[in-house]
Parts: sequence; C-alpha cells; structure tokens
Amino acid sequence: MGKNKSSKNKLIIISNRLPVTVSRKKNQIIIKESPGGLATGLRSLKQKKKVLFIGWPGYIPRNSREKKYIQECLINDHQCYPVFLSRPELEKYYYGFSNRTIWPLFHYFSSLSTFEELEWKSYQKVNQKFLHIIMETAEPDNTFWVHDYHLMLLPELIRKVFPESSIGFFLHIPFPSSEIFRILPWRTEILEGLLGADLIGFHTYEYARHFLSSSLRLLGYEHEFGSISINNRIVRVDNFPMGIDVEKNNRLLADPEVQRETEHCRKLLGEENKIILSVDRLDYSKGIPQRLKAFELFLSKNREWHEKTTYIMLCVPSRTKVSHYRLLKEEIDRLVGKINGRFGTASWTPVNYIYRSRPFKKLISLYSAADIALVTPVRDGMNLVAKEYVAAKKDHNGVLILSGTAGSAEELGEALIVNIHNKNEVVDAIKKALTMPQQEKISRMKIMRKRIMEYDIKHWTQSFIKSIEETKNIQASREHRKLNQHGKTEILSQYKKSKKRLLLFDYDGTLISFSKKPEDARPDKELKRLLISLSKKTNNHVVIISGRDRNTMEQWLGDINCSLVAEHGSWLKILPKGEWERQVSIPFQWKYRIMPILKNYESRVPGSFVEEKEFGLAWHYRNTSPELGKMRSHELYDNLNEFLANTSLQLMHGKKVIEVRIAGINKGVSADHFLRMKDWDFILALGDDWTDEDLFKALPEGAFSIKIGYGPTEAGFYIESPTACRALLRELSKS
Ligand code: ADQ
Repeated sequence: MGKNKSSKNKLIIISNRLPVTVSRKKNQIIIKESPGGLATGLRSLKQKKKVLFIGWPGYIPRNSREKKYIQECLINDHQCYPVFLSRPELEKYYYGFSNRTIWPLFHYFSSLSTFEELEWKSYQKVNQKFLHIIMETAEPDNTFWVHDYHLMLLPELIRKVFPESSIGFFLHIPFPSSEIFRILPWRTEILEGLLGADLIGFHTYEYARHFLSSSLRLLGYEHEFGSISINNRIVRVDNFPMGIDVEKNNRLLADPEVQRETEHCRKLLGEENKIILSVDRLDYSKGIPQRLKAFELFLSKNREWHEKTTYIMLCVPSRTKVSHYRLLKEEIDRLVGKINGRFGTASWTPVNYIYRSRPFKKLISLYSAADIALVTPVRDGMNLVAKEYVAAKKDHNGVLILSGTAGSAEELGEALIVNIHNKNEVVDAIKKALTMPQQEKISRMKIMRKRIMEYDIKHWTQSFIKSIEETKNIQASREHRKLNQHGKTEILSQYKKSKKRLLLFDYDGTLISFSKKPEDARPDKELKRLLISLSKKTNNHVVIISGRDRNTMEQWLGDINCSLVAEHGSWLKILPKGEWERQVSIPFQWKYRIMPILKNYESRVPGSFVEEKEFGLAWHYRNTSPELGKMRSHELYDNLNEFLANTSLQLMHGKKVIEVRIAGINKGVSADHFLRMKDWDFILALGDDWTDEDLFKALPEGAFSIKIGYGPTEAGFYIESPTACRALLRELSKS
C-alpha cells in the first residue's frame, strides 16, 4: 500500500466498518457505498481537510489477487483503506470480545457478558492490525478519529507510534457506571487504551461522568472540568450528542415518491387507524420483547382501541451469529404470534412485524405516516431513530414515546419519557399519546424539532474536530510554558551571574513526592545533600516554605543552614538568627470548636485523618476512596465556610487537604519577609499546590517561578514532577 503523502490537514477516520460494503455476485466484486451519518457529516469538512477511511470492508477475499483488486478499488475510488480480517478474527474479535463482552457489559447486561482470554487476545491483535494499516497510510502529524467499542486500544497504540498526532475517540454506545465497568477483567488496559487520545467523546454528559469516575477510581486520574493530565499531556473528556442528517431528511420529505408512499401507508391501514411505529436493529438492548408485552397489556386493558390502532414493528436483522440474538429473534416471533393470535381479527392485525432492512426512503415515509413512535430501548447510547422520527414530523403531528435510558432522552425531554420495565407506565403513555390534544402535540414536537434541526450531524462532526484542535492548542500553550532546555539554560546562566540569590522552595509535592502518610515524606539522603550544598554557598539564601508544623520542619530540616517557614507562615525561622518566631498572637480556643467537626469527618470517611498544628487544623483525605473523599471534602468545606464567617480564621482547600488557620497568613505574606531582606538579583520559587500560588503572586518582576505538575498557575514555568524538580536543583548545586 503506497503512502499517501499529504499535509497536516489529513483526517483519518478509523472504524470497525468502512462506509462501503464489498460483496461478490456471479463472480464479480461489487462495491457499494453505504454512507452512515458520519460520512455525511464529514462531507462538510472536505473543503478543509483530506478525509480517508480505515476499516473492515465487510468481506473476506478468496485469494490474494482478489484482495489486491479490492484494495486498489477502495483506495483509488473511495479513499478507503481496508483492514482485512480473517474468519477466526471476526469470530473472536468482532462477534466475541466486541459483541459478547463489551456490548452487553456497556449496556448493563452484565450477566450476558462472557470473558474469554482468547477473544481478548484477538481483540488486541486486531487493534494492532488496524495500527499496522494506519502506519502504512498516515503521517505522524495527521488527525485521527477513532470510532467505537471495537477499537478502544487504538488511541494508545497510535500515540506510541505518532506521539505528536491529534487523536480523537468517540464511543457510540453508553459508557457504564464504574461499578459495572470494573467487572471487566481488562478494565485498566481499556482505559489506558482510550486515554491515549487527546479527546474522548461520548453521547451524553452521564457517560462522560462515568468514564471520568472510572479513570479516577481505577487509575487514580483526577480531572479538572473534564480534563485529565497524564504526564505532560491533556486528555479532554466531553459529551457530543450525535445528530442526524437534516439535509437528507428534508430532501426526502420533499420527494413526491416519499409523500406518495406515506399516503399509501395511511390508506392501507385505514385513515382512522392510528399507527404506532418502532424501528430497531434486532438487539436485546432495544427492549423489543418488553415493548411487545407492554403493547399486549395495552390491548387487553383498552378494548376501545381494538381495530383502531396498529403497531408496525420494523426490525433489522443484526449479529445473527451471536446466540443471544438468535434466542431473542425466537422470543420476538413467539410474542408477535401470541398477540396477533389473541387479539387479531380477519380485518385487523395488531402487530405488523417486518424483519428486514428497509431503504431510508421507505423508513422516512413510515416515520411521516406514524402517529406515535415507540422508542423504548432498555439501554441505548443515543438512538437516532427517535431523532429521525421527530425530524420527519414536519407538520408536528406526532408523539414520541421514549425510554429515559436512551441517550437521546437527555435532549428530547418533551417526549413522553417512560421506563420500559414498568409496563403500566408504557400503557399509560400509549393512551396519553393516542388522546393527546393537537395543540400539545404541536408544542412538544416544535421544541424537539428545533433542537434536532440545529444540532445535526454536520454540527456534531465539526464540533468534535474543533474540540480536538482546541485541546491541541491548550496542549501547545502548556508546552510553551514547560521548562525546556532553553529555559533551564536561562535560569542557570542568571544563577551563575548573580551574587544575591533567594531560593524559595515548597516541600511536599515539590522537593519530595507525596506519600500515603505525611510522616513518611521525610527528606531522603540525596535531598538533604542537595539542600546542604545549595545553602552552603555564601551567595544563597534558601528558604523552605511549608504548611507542615514547626516540630516536623525542625526535626527534618533543622540541621541545614536554611530559613524555614512552618504552618504557611505562622512560624518563621529566619537566618542568620535561626530562631523560631511566632507570627500570630491569637488565642487558639477556636480549635476546640472546629476539632469535633473535623473528627466527625474523620470517622465518616475511612482513610481520612485530622492533623493538629499549633495554629491550624487540617483534615487530610489523600488515602480515602477518591470519590467519597472529594464529595465529603466539598461538603466539609461548605459547612466550615458558613461556620467561619465573620471570624479571623481562614479556610483553605489544598491538595487532598482542608485546612483551617488564622487569616492573613499565607505563603505570599511569609515570602515577603525574605523578599524585603535584600536587593536580590536572583529569585527562584518552586511550588506545586494552590497555596503556593500566593507565593508566586508575591514575587517581583524578573523572578523565576516554577509549578511542579500541571494546572492553572501564576508561575512562569511548568515542570512535570518532583523528580524533574530535583534534576534542576542538582544542576543548580553543581554550577
Ligand atoms: P444502533 O444501535 O444501530 O447504533 P440507532 O441509533 O437507533 O442504533 O441507529 C439505527 C440506524 O439504523 C438509524 O439511522 C435507522 O434509520 C437505521 N435503521 C433502523 N432500523 C432500520 C430498518 N429496519 N431498515 C433500515 N434502517 C434501519 C449505535 C448505538 C446508538 C447510537 C448510534 C449512533 O447503539 O445508541 O445512537 O450507534 O452513534
């Protein structure tokens, strides 16, 4: 396969299936375009970007000659780069891991999920196979958009070979709650695979939230407004509700053939007859048996609607090779037979069951004709049928009944929202829909249509691609502030030139990494050697500014010739005098009132503990279950905030700690003592926490400030970790 050399503007869409279908008829290979919504949405981008597709063409070639022929046709005529899969790969990767493990699990059918090591191996192998084609086709600076649950390992694989590329991933199915997701034996591999992307998109906010929660619980990644920092990379997680092809919809609605078909359908069933319609792939997630049972109950409870309403149930055959789907088909056949046998008459068939795919033209005629759409999946990532029905109701004369568990319910709140497991609720909704006043139908439909027309497939595609670009831009601006060799050289050369140097260092998370228990973070030998060497130099004044208590500071660092700041500045030990001086003179009875509140949280949140300082109290939650800790910390913060109003105490939410201390004391105020001491010609401040932001803000122009780790900061530079920070100190001490 020849490389298609091109510019940065190449967009590569990777999905399990290509937007073409290859088949063989009478010894002839037939290639048919089968554009889904995505391919349509991408059309609007084509002026700006060259778009290529990578995926399975849906056909296993008989020999290498045929393979080569298909390959050439697909590449030259359709910009499609095929990934050919063998029969065993299809069985294990597609029917197996994708559709017997991930699909049921992610739709909350955990009891249907199978966990087969061989199928997982095949899933890994096929993801690698996709990577192989990508490497033959793409350039390192291309944009990649990976789709769906078949290819969740691919973002990380691409990242490894093309570290600088832009990678988006979109999941078309739900992302389950972390309690369900953690059932998966290969959960961390899947998460890490996805986190290789720059942008991870879901249909709804709920799925994005579940994903963030799994990343936190299973891998410990915190997020800030949906952005996770992994090493020095940002991964943005967001929701992008997929829309439909509105232009195609409008074009078809205006087509006389479609209008004729709509009228024909209405006449066939009788003008007075109300049409209820459902359109699904035959899948257990779509709740088809539950819906049939609810319809049966409706008929048994509402005899007055017999012969006056017909349910047209359109099902597309799907995954017929998976046994659950075969069993489901049998159950549906049986239920339809039972209902029609029980209620049908010579002139009326209550359920009109069509088990085949229909061209979209026919589908839209049916949507137009139907009085009610019954879209009641048990679980559905989005469900485009609901949107297609609303879009087809140009006259606003229709009612949508929709499951609350379909992603589209987040946008279509004006539908009659039901729980498919509650048969009576569905029966009531059908009745309500059949008798709904015209004005109410119109007003509900109008709002939904407006939204669907606006947020269509073009909008979806463009906003996703734009969001990848934005994430890359944020990344680039962060890179720009990252302390690189150039920055280091600048700091070192200023350091060497200067005669009066002030070095202000935070301790935890800056000079040393966090440990589970605060008492375990004592300075190691290397750190002590470094601090001694830096503070021995006559031109240097080293200050360690920490939130820790005075005793610990003295015990750990008291033998070094440096100034110390404890409890964010409540105590100072300033060289050359070198004696601890108290900076606050407030009675500390307040502690006896705050302590019980903190103790209460200590007992309610396992793993958390209270630290008592001379002028402060701190509740640490580093070792708690991350979500519980976070939730309770917000609760505690709010409680204390009210409690401390109009007192001379201040509340601080640091890294995994909530602290109460005397107002007016912070690292900036403390730093000021030292900044005023001399006319320094070199100032360097290092810190990782937001309490260090006060320090950064207090610095004069020309000072160097470095934040350890990423996040919003006043500091001039970023450095990724305490280890990198150490390396810098080593260079300073050597020079
Ligand atoms: P699906 O599970 O396939 O998609 P859905 O969103 O309803 O579900 O899309 C089905 C599409 O197939 C619709 O565009 C519909 O017109 C078409 N279709 C259905 N029945 C048909 C029939 N009998 N004949 C012809 N066409 C038919 C997955 C997720 C969804 C998510 C989509 C898009 O499961 O939750 O909405 O991807 O992300």
